[in-house]
Order: sequence, then structure tokens, then C-alpha cells
Amino acid sequence: MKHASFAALAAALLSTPLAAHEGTHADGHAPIGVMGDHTHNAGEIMFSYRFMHMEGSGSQIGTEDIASDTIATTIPNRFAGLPGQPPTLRVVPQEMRMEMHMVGMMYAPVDWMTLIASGGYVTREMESVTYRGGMGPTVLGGSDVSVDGFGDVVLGALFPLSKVPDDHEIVARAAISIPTGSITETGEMLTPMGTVRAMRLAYPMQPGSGTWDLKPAITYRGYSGNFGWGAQYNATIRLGMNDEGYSRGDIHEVTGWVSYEPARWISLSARLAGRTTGRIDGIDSRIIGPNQAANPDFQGGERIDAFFGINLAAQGSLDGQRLGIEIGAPVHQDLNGPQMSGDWSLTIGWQGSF
Ligand SMILES: [Cu+2]
Repeated sequence: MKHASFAALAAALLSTPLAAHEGTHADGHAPIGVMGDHTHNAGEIMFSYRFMHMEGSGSQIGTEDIASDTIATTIPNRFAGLPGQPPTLRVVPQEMRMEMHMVGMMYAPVDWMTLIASGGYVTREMESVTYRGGMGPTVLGGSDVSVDGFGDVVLGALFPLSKVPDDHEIVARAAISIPTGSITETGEMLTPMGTVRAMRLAYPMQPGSGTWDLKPAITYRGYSGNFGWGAQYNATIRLGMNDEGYSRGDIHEVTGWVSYEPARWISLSARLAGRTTGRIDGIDSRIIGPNQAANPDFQGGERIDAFFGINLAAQGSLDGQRLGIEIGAPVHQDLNGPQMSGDWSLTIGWQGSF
């Protein structure tokens, strides 16, 4: 009898909306910039769409800003000695924009596992200035190149290691990134000699990584009253080299946030994220130029970003529909440079559970 009532209680708890996303609490999900934070109950399916925008400008070496003229006249070009290659970096990136439309799907065939799939369409744009000839501070002109295409696709699963509705959830992610994105995009660049040449664009412009990557993550989220908090570690571990002979640096990220829910349908969050990204290992023999972004060593570094976010959760008949917005900006950057600095980012996302 006692066992039967426990079983009935457990069944009731699992079948109520409370167990799904901890009800429709707006803070039942992490800030929209965090992936893989929650799982679903058996039979649930969720679709998501995120729009991301990121901008960067100027250059840094380590934590220090460096002026374009200084880069153009003092930083050695690693390709110097090859035909047409000047001794210093005569093409200096000024601004970069990245936009991504990302769609995701989650499906839980069983309570202990939620399958995930996501992929995006990326647009990257970079403006650079070209200095005249092999030396001196005279600007010859500029190039504005843009690339768009599908990025890499992530497939995997989330496992709820511990899940107590309205109290806490611990989620582990096991996922793999499939190299569906192009790494051979080209664009027309103005050379220091005044000619415009179509060439393979530098590493930061390519939509894909070209490598199969492991994407592990572990997330903890907790709640008490109107407050929520969470933390996640996630990584991107490159498996081997891509077809062009290099691999992007591994990424390790730790993020933590707090949220406040003034009403059930709205939650405000503050988040910090620290990330280390390795240099590129190997080299693409077709990415050559007097440009910092063409140097595999001038990639990666450390950065800490601060974010402010809002989660909205529909109530009543639109239950299961969510909107999230998060804006962020770096508070610390220590770059393997010269490398372009990040300025700010925006993520807007919709999530719908069925
Ligand atoms: Cu979901």
C-alpha cells in the first residue's frame, strides 16, 4: 500500500508540467547564450532558433591595444620571402561582424537521455586596410569581404545526472561536431602592390572548423524562491587535422550566472564566461598573406565576457514557448596577437516544447 502510493505520487510528479522544464518558470532555462543546460522528460520535443550577432574591432597583443600603423610597420610577416610578400603585416583588419541563424532540436526518447541536434547558417564580414608597398604608414585602400554558409553540425545527447524539480538539475552533455562547414572560402583582397586578388580567406572568416570535435559539457542549475543560479563547463576538443592541414585550437569555457524572477513569466540574469582558445595547430598552405589573421599563431587567447539577459516564458495556452535575449561584452581579453578584439555580442532565441 505504502509502495503503491509512492509510485502514484512519483507518476503524478513526472506527468505534471512541473517536471517538464520545472514548470513554466522563466528561469527554468539558463540564459539563452548557454547551450545544453536542461533535459526533457520522455516523449517531449523542443525546437529552438537563435539569432546571434557579434562584432569586433581594433587589435590587441596580449591585453594591450596596438594601432594599425604600428602593426603595418613593425610586426613581421611570417610569409616574408615568398613571392610578393612584404616584411611586415601590410593588411590590417579593422572591423569584423558575425551573424548566425542557429536551429536546434531536442528529443527525449527516455527520461534519462535527451538527444540534441543543432546547426547554423553563418555570415562573416571583415573590413581591412591595405598599406602601400613594403614599408611606411601610407594607406593604399581597403577591402571588405564577406562569406556566408552553413557551419558545423552538432549531434549528441544530454543526461540528467540529478534532477529535482524546482530545486536543482545537473546535466552532462556528450556531443560531437561534424565538419559540415566550408573551410575553403575565398574573397577579393587589395594587395600592397595595388592589385586586387581572389584568395583563400584567413582562418577567422571560414564558416567551419574542418575537424570532428568532441563537445563535452556539464551544467549545474539551482533555485531558491525567486532566485536561480547555475554554472557550466564546456569544451571543444579537436580530433586530428582537417583536410587543409590544420586544426583550430581547443576551447575550454567556464560560465556562471545568477537570475532573479520578479514574476513567473520573466527572469533577469547576469552571467560571466571565461574562455581559453588555443592557437591553430598546423597551417593551410593556401592561406598566405601579410595579414595577422592568416598567421596560425595569432589565434586564440583568453577572454572573459559579462552578459545581461532576459528570459520570458509564456503562461497558459502558450505554455512551453520561451523567448530569451542576452547581450554581452568582453571585460578582459588576453589575445595571441596581434589579433582583433571582440566588442559585443547579442543572442535572441525562441524555444518551443511540445
Ligand atoms: Cu529543450
